[in-house]
Amino acid sequence: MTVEPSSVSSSGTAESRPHHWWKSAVVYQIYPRSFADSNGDGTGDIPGIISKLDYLAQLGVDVVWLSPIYTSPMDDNGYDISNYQDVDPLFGSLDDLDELIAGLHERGIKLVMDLVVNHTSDEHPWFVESRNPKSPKRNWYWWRPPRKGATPGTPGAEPTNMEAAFSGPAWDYDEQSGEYYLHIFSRKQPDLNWENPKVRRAIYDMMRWWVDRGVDGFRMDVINLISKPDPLTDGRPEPGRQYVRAVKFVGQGPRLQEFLAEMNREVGLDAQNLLTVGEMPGVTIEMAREITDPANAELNMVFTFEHVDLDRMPEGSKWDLRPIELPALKKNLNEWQIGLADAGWNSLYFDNHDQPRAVSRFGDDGPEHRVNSAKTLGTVLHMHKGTPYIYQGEELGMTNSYFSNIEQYADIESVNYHADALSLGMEADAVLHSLSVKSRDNARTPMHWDDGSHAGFTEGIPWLPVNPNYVTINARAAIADANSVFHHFRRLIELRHDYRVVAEGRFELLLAGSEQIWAFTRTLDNQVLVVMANCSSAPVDVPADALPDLGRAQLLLATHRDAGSLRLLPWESRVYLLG
Ligand code: TEU
Repeated sequence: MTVEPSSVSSSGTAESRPHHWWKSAVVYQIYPRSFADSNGDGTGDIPGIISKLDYLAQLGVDVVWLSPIYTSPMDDNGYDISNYQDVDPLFGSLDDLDELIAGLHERGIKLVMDLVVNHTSDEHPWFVESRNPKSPKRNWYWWRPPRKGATPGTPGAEPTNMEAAFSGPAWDYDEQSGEYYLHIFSRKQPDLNWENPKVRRAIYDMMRWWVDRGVDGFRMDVINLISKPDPLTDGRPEPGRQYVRAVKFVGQGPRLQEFLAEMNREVGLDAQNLLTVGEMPGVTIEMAREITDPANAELNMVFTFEHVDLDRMPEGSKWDLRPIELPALKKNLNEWQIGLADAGWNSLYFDNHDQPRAVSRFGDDGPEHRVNSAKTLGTVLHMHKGTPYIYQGEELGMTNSYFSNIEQYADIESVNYHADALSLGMEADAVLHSLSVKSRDNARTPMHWDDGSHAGFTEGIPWLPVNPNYVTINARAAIADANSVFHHFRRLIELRHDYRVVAEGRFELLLAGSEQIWAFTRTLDNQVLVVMANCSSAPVDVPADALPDLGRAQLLLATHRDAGSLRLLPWESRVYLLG
């Protein structure tokens, strides 16, 4: 049943979204399960978010990206949707969502919804019907017969040797219909068949329904997987492995850009200046240039994974760890800056609900340097050219939780990896170590609002343990402290709003080889922004000849008081303006 909205406030309309407004915007991502719980059931919800709108307005963000709140059996925390046009009771109701949209718009903040249309839940009516081979919905998903000569339902009988992202084969056998269905993620997330125009039409109808309800854009989940190579064939497994990671060879299919352009046209994405960002594991700079080139009317921006995969061994899984070298990280972001300098547009992120906390991964989350490294990582990221994304808690410098036993984990990817790795004979401590560093649950522990019980997140029992360091790391303490990470992020957002050079200036990396210094300039007309940062826990001298003359420069933002010399203390950063 779909409920027509009683009233949509003036914003949330095309008029309220000027052309390319998102180029000077900052987005704040909310993971509803972990943001704020209003009814004491231990899980965050929409009324909880509504109770924190003034906090978001004080931070100064322009957009909220809301991870899924739709009806879902929650096999993957909502990224498995059984009804796209309703809110799961765990999170509230459609009325609550309308109130959230109105509350955001009243504060000049826009709302971007999470669009999860590469797959649905296996409890979505479309898939339930599709299980019947005679159903007109059969071809809404990828059904295939067992491998010739193999016993259906046994390992190796799958139509192809593809491995799911959450471990195990990417095909599941449906006894009743005698065929397998494809699921690149969990078996409760069957992939939709975008080759079928009826599927695409149903999705565009749903998107228009949300636009009419006042939303301002879409973050599109694994959208580069919607066009799959047909026929689906076997891949070459690594030695000793039976299956091949599906994400590796189903991305960037032959009709991807055709589908994105059709979606843009049919839903009026550009016509209504809606913000669109596509999550694209495996996307290249060349692909991103084309897809985000406004002339192609596909998407505004994409999420690349290249920089967040730098701590995985080449050809290894995300759990095969290697240290991150600063020159490599700088080099990657520089390549994307140059690659999309004259066509397309970058998204900028270090944190989200799938990645470990940035200050723990790229910074130094020890008591001595946590605050300055969180600030300096923010400075470096937000002063690049593109649209920055802040993940809830990043503005407080929240850290990884480093769980010590498997019982503490809830994330399907982590729990499945643990079981799979142990079944392959891997050492339990090594597996737990990889999880403590890379698990998605590090990002999903409840938000820290104050130093009260359960960090002020809930009056019940939190669905995931609260990080014990909430006593010192929390919003109330941060707001009260003018030198906090919170107020540093607030100033970064102000700089983007006040200085066009921050949004539009040409990027140029300096000192590319330095293992400690991340320095670059942004130039627009006669203005030059000079950013210098020490991304190490030891002091370093910046060679003056590597920089423009700062004699007449204005210091816009700094982590440390005394900026007299070019010696940068551990995790010190500065932003200067010339002209
Ligand atoms: O993530 C896609 C994706 O690539 C990640 O799952 C990635 O494989 C992994 O987490 C990195 O460690 C999107 C959503 O962001 C994620 O939360 C969902 O689980 C997934 O799609 C399926 O919808």
